[in-house]
Amino acid sequence: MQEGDVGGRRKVESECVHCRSEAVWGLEERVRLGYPAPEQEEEIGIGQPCQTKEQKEEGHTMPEQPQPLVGVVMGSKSDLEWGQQVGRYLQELGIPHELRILSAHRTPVEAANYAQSAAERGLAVIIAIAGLAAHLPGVLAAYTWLPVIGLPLAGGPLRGQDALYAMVQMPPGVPVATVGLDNPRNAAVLAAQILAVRHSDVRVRLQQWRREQTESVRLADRQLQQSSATAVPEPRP
Ligand code: RP5
Repeated sequence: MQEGDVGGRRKVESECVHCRSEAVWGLEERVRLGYPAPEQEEEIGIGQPCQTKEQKEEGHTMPEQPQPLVGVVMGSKSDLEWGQQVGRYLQELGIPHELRILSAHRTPVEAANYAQSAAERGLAVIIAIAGLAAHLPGVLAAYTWLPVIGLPLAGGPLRGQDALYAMVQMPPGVPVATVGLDNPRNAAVLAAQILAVRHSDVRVRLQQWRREQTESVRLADRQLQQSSATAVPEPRP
């Protein structure tokens, strides 16, 4: 990330969390960096292009947005942090995605429309995140033939058991591929594995990511062996 002064204005160059393009003037990014959020800037909506009014006036053209392959859907704004975590893992794997808030209970028509149009819009996988009586992934799965991955959240008085069972106990014929409670990484990796069957670029990145994961465990073990070889044993109580 770089910061500089452009035409008397502060410019923040970074990578867009949505499209991974450079030179983003994003509200989220500015707020994160502690800058005031000027009113004339258009707020970056979830899943919206990151280009701002300022950039448009300067004739700044953003690279074409890659077609999202994964739809990350949250049941509530209160799930946003989890959706963003899934997004970060997908980004690590170079998978274009979009984030949406659609509720199976509060906006059922929008949720159904989203699932019904997902395949024709080019999505290949849907990740649905919800807590409590988490019907969202099941409802989306009912309206699409695309694979739906359910990410149950461990909130509420039942600590997520309700969400887990709601997702994993789907009736025969309409499965939801349910990952562990509060496990955004597995949701993203599973989506990558599904995509890797047909998308060789995703396959290459996934395999590289797996090699790195393996290496990090080997490294941790080597470090443990080295430290225990030099460690002075604690006296027994
Ligand atoms: C679910 O209920 C959502 O997915 C969320 O995890 C939970 C609580 O929602 P809010 O009351 O915070 O909107 O539908």
